[in-house]
Amino acid sequence: MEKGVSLTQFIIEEQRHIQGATGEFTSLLNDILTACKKIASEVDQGPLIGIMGSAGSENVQGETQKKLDIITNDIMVDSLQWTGHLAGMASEEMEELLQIPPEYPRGKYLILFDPLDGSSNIDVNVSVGTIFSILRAPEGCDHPTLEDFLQKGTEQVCAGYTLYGPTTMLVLTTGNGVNGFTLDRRIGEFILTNPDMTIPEETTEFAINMSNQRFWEAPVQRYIDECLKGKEGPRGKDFNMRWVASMVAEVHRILTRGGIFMYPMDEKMRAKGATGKLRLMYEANPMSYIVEQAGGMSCTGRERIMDMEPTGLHQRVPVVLGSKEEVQRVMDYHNEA
Ligand code: AHM
Ligand code: MG
Repeated sequence: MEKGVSLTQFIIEEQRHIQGATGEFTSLLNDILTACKKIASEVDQGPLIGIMGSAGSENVQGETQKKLDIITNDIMVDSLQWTGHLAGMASEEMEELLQIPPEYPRGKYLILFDPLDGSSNIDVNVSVGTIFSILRAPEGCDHPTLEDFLQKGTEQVCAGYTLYGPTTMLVLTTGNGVNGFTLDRRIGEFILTNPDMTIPEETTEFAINMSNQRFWEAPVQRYIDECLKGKEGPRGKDFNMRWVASMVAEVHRILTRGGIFMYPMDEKMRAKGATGKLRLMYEANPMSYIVEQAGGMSCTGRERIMDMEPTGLHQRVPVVLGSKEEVQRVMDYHNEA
């Protein structure tokens, strides 16, 4: 579709190409847009309305919650639970899955979200984002169970994120490529500005938290070591490094100019009994869907993320995603080891 159309028009036109579409999914996406616009406005006001800093509580993962983690989670829940398009919700910030209150009608979709990813950065005014993943609920399902939510990434109907940066952008896939929209605050609409986003297969830019280097496994050590050796090393070219510590910003950069992002398994996590840093259902699966749809690749180092059989709502996994050639190389190093 041409640049300049609104996201509302874009999804209505997309729906017209789907036989038997009832418009329920289109309506759900519109509800999500509204929620993201509300979040954009809160994040934008920040210290002006006293919503920065810690809330003094911990989430299910034992992480300190920011005030904005709670505010943005409430915005998602309040904007989506009454609309009749969802059968249930799950959030990184809520221990249990959320049933739709009995007074509201049920829809045929499930949503999983991280309302404000990268929120540990919020006080320093670095880009943060909302990540969401939409699944189908089993037919006629009024009270979805945990099992209903634990679907593989390949089952996603839609995945997207909203990036609250210098501009607010929404990036979306419904399995037909990836498109990026920018919020035009003058008219309150997301406008198609980045149609058909694709990740270059090759890159010379990597993103990893280098402070964890001494804990990494051998294949990751080898990969980064070769990058750092640059022109004189086995790769024969110089690499650049970026680490925003905000996955949405990181994935957005990769969609824009290529690159590889890694939050690999390491010894420190293993010692604590952790299985990774990032959450499969709220972060890894939706981002993998977007990255694959943009021609990139996403894996744990050992297997494709979207093929993983989920075992828990808050399950954590290692993540390696981005430009195909580099991600494949990291996967090969793991297999060789
Ligand atoms: P969050 O969901 O609590 O914000 O944590 C996820 C974030 C990612 O956005 C980012 O890639 C990573 O954690 C940063 O980790 P680190 O603090 O080790 O740099
Ligand atoms: Mg997160």
